[in-house]
Amino acid sequence: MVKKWWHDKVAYQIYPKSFYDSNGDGIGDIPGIISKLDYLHDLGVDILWLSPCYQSPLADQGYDISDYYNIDPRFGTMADMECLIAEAKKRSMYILMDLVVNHCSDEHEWFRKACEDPEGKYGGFFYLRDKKEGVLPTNWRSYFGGPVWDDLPGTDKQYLHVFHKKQPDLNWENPELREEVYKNINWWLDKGLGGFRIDAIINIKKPQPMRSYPPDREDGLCSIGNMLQEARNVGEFLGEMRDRTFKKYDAFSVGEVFNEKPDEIPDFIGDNGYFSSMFDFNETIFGSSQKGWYDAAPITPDDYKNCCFASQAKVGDIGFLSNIIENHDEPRGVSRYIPKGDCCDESKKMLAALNFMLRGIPFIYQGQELGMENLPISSIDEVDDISTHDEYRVALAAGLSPEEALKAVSAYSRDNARSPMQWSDEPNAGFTTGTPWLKVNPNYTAINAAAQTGNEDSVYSFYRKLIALRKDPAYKETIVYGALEPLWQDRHNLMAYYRKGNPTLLVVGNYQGDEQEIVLPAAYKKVLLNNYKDIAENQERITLHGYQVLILEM
Ligand code: TEU
Ligand code: CA
Repeated sequence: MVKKWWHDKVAYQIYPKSFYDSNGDGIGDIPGIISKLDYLHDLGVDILWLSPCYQSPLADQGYDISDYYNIDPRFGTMADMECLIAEAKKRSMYILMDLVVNHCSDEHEWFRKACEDPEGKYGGFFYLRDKKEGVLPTNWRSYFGGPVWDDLPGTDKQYLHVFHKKQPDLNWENPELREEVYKNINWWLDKGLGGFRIDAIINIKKPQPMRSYPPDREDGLCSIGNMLQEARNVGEFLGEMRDRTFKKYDAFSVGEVFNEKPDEIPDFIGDNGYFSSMFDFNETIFGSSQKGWYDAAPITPDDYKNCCFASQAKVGDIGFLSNIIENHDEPRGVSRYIPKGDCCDESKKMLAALNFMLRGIPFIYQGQELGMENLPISSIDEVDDISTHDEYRVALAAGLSPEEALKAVSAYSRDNARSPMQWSDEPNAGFTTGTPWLKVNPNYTAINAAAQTGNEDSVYSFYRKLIALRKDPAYKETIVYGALEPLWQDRHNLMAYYRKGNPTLLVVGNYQGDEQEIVLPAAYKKVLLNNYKDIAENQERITLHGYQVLILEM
C-alpha cells in the first residue's frame, strides 16, 4: 500500500450555515470559520471539509449550486474563501470543499439556457425527455419524494432530478459536461484546496436506456435504488475524473458512496482508486426501511459493533474508509448509537473512542467534539429540512397520527445535526448576535465549547486526547496502519478490538450501563486512555464500569 499524506490526518466537517455567524444576520459564514480556526487547531484536526458555500438558492441548503465559481454572499466573498485557505495553511491545515456535480441548481445558467433552447448545447447538459400526457419517462421516486421528472419550463419536455426538483441532474454521458466539471475542480485546486468531499456521486451513472421498475408504494413509484442497482460502469466516469483532476494535484478526495459491491473496493479506494477514501455508512443505513423513516428499526450496541466490524473486514488493508458517527444528513451519533436514557459524558466518550480508533480516517462533525445531541423538535413547522418534511408526509400517508409522525421523523431529521454550533452559554449559544436561521438546541447552557475547553474531564478534552494519541509518534504507525482484529465479538454489549503493530493496542468498551468483567489475554503494559479515573482490579481481570472505555498498550 502506497503511503499518502492524508492517511494520518484527522478531518472535521463544518456546516458553514450553522458554525459561526460573524455579522449578526443569523447565518454562519466564512469569516466566522476563520475566527474559529484556532479553536480547531487546538483540538488538533488537520483537514476541514466545508459543506457547500457556493452561490445557491439554498433549496437544499447549498447542495443546489447556481454558480460553481462564486461564493454565496450569505457565506462571504471569494476573498474570504482565499483568506480561509491561506489561514488554514499557516496552521498546516487543509480545506476541502464539497463537490456537488450529480446535479446543479435550476437557477444555474446552464439550466436556464436549456429551457431557452432544449435542442441546443445546454439541453445536452441535462437528461431531457419529450413530455407525454399522463405517462412519465420512468416511475422512479426522487430521494425527496415525488417523481424524478418535472416539466422543463417553457418547453414540451421534462427533465430528470433524482433529488429535489430544484436540483436537475447533470448528464455525465455528455463529454462537454464532464469537461466543465473537470475545469471547475482544477480551478479550485489551483486555489490551493486540499481536495474535495464528493456528493452523491454514485448517482451520476444512469442505466441506459432508463426504464421503470415495479412500484413499491401506493404512489405507484419505485425506489431510486432500482436504477442504481442496474447502472453499470460508473467507474469509467470516476476514473476519468481522478486522472483529469485529483491525481495531478495529489489531492484528497472522499466519496459519498453507498452501494459499491465488495469486489469493487480496490477500484474505489485501493492504490490508484477513484477516491482517496470513502465514507463508511454501514451503521447509518442499518435498520432503514423501503417504507420510510417512520418504519426504520433502531440500532442496538451489538448491531453497531457488527456493522463497524463488517466494514472493517470488507476493506481490510485495501484502503482507507472515512469513519463517522454523524454528519449533516444524520441524527447526532450520541442520540442514535447510545441506548435511550444512557446518554451521558461517559457513554459519549466511549462511543468516541470506539469509532475513532477504527482503522481509517476519522471525521468529526461540528459539535460532535462537545457531545452535541439531537434537536428537540416540538412542531413540524420548526423543521427546515426538505427531507424531513417529505418523510413526515410519508408517515402521515401510512396512517400515523401527526404526533406519531413527528416523533418518528424527529429521530432521523437532518435538522438534528444542523442546529447552530454551541459555543457558549450566552444567548443563542454564542452562535449569533442576531436571530439564528434554525433553532438552537436548548441544552446549550449545559453543552457548549466555553464550558468544555478548559475542563480536563469534558467530552471535548477526551476528543483532544484521542487526536493527540493518534499523532503520538510512539503509537501513530499502529493507529494509522495497524490491522484491526475484533476480540470477543460474540459478547453482548461489549466492543473490543486490537490494532496490531509494534506496539499492539487493545480498545475495549463496555457498551451498557451495568458493570462487565473481562479477562485480558495477557497483562497490559499501559493505559493510554480511560474515560474513568480508575481502572478496577489487577492487570488481567478487569471489572469495567458502565460505558467504560479503555485503550491499552499490550
Ligand atoms: O446526500 C446524498 C444522499 O444519498 C441522500 O440520500 C441523503 O442520505 C438523504 O438526503 C438523507 O435524507 C447528499 C448530501 O449529503 C445531502 O445533504 C444532499 O441533500 C444530497 O446529497 C443532494 O445533494
Ligand atoms: Ca453571517
